[in-house]
Amino acid sequence: MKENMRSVDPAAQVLLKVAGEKNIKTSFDRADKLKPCPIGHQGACCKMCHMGPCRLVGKEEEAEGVCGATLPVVTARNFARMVAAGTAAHSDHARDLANTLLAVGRGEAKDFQVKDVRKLNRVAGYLGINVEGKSVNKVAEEVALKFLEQFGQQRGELAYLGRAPKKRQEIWKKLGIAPRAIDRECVEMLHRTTMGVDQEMNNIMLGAMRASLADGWGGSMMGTDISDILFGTPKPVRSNASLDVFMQDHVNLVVHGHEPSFAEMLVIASEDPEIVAYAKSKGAKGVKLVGMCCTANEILIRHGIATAGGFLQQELGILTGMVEAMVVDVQCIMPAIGELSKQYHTKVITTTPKGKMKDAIHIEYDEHHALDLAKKVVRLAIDNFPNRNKEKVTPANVRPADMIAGFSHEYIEYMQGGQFRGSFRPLNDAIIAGRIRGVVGIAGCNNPRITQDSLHNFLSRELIKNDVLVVQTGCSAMASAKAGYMTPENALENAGQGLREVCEAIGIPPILHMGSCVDNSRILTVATAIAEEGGLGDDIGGLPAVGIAPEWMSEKAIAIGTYLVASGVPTIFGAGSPVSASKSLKDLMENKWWEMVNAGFYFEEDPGKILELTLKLIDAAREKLKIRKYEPGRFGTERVLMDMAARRASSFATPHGERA
Ligand code: NFS
Repeated sequence: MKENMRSVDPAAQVLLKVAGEKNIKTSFDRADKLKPCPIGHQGACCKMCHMGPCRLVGKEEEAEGVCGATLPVVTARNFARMVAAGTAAHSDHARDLANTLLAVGRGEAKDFQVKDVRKLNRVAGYLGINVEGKSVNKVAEEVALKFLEQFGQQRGELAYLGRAPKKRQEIWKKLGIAPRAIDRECVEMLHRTTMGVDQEMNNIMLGAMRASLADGWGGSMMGTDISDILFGTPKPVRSNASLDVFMQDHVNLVVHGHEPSFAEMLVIASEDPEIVAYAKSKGAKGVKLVGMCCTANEILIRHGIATAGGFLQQELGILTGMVEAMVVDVQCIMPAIGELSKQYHTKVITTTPKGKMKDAIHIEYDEHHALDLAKKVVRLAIDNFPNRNKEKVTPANVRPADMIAGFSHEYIEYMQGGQFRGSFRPLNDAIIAGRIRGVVGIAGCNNPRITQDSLHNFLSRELIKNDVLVVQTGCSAMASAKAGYMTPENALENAGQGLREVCEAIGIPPILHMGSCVDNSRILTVATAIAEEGGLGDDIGGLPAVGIAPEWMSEKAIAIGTYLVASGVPTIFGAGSPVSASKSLKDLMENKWWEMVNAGFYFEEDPGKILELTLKLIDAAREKLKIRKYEPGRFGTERVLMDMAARRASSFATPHGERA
């Protein structure tokens, strides 16, 4: 397949061409060679026991497995297991962070400290912890213990559910889907979907929603909050994004995966004067730390560290011949990079006992000696610099796009009125007046079965043209970053008039980078704040807001989509449907869920139809809210609290990425 059919990213196209010339196989080639199993692809393969696997083909009314399991049951069980796995992934990430916070609180992890005390106290408040008269570390310890309890508590419900609008909490109670404990919901979902337990599609899917809420309002939200407490709550930073962020005269160290703790230490280690001197002693000018996948997003939004891209860029990064080491932890790490690294000088370093890889060096991360370990890893990369083979160096030579990232909930609130009168009023007013038609969160992965970034970019472009404010996370955010969409100038050039005026008034891009995939929890809290601000109903359900994951591939994306819907945000996934085998399940998710949670879950492959459906859902919500009908260029009145000059004066900080 031609490179431009594989990716719209010009730098990726260059490296894909290099791969082709050298006959090096990438995920794109493997995807061409390996056709998805048509039965498994649509959710109709049951392998819960050893009487099968049973491939349920034929009419929905007739198809059944050896045990008599029907298509709706099999498809729902498969879907629910994906939700449980995605929830487990995000939440296990949060568990590690909670343990780090505990170690910090107890003074056992000397390289870390609480960076955002204000956020720590805010979080303590959500958890019902009194902070009066307690030291920062004491509060951190209590918060960490309370968080750890959330995984295995035997009674009650997750504490963070209380952060949702009251009306939403009532819906969850009424349906019996308020999650009790994170581990419990994952375990119960596995139990219920094992052979011979839950035999009723609707009930299985209620369980799936419950497990997903343990992700969105549990693991993911905790992951976001602990990262903010320990590493700082993001505010806008300048940086850049491309496969061409690697530097020929530097040691290039890629940090790839999802957990931010070790990456934070690598940021410090790579800038340490002793380390820089060591790099110079080996003939390099310094160490260029570069992020990949969601770890990239974590250190991008806090330090402006440049990103080489998302999931589909990991092999291509190695193909530049300039990566001395790639440090990986958990999730979205292709097993293929181990074998590929052998054809280059790149060392792949695994860092967690949960994720080892053939052909990799294992250096186990331990928060008690974090910085020493980080220095060890950076030195290993430096030692590998002289091994770089000049003949294999193939830079993409595509200028990295500039970007601004780091729009946390707290910053979005702040930019609408400053430290003391921050609110969501201006945003709500702009929506009510019709300047902003609605808000869409585009999230999720890349998938080699879809031209890389094509749908992310198409949708973000078209949505801002239609006055829709776009917020992005994960690999989706990287697609926009690489395309140069994440700058305020983009608002001037490409956004509709209403959105453009709002962006100019506040001084923001029309597409906001909100962080990694666990940071989709920020979308939940922002949606809650909008609902509670007034004028747009009193629940997340019913807001003119939609979630989209157009190029998804991961179980984590399915968990995210499900918790968005269970929280009241209608959600559309591209890239094929894992539930298309069952008409009844499709009907449940697209239609009946509206009656239950005031949102539906859609799978739609056609990009034009995704756009059409998104705008239709937004306009329908506007109509129901009885707010001004959206008409391009015609608005009601609203007030704007901060003008452009004031916003510019506050400027964007920490230009790490500009070192490139
Ligand atoms: Ni999200 Fe981040 Fe990317 Fe998909 Fe993987 S990196 S956690 S799962 S592929 S968006």
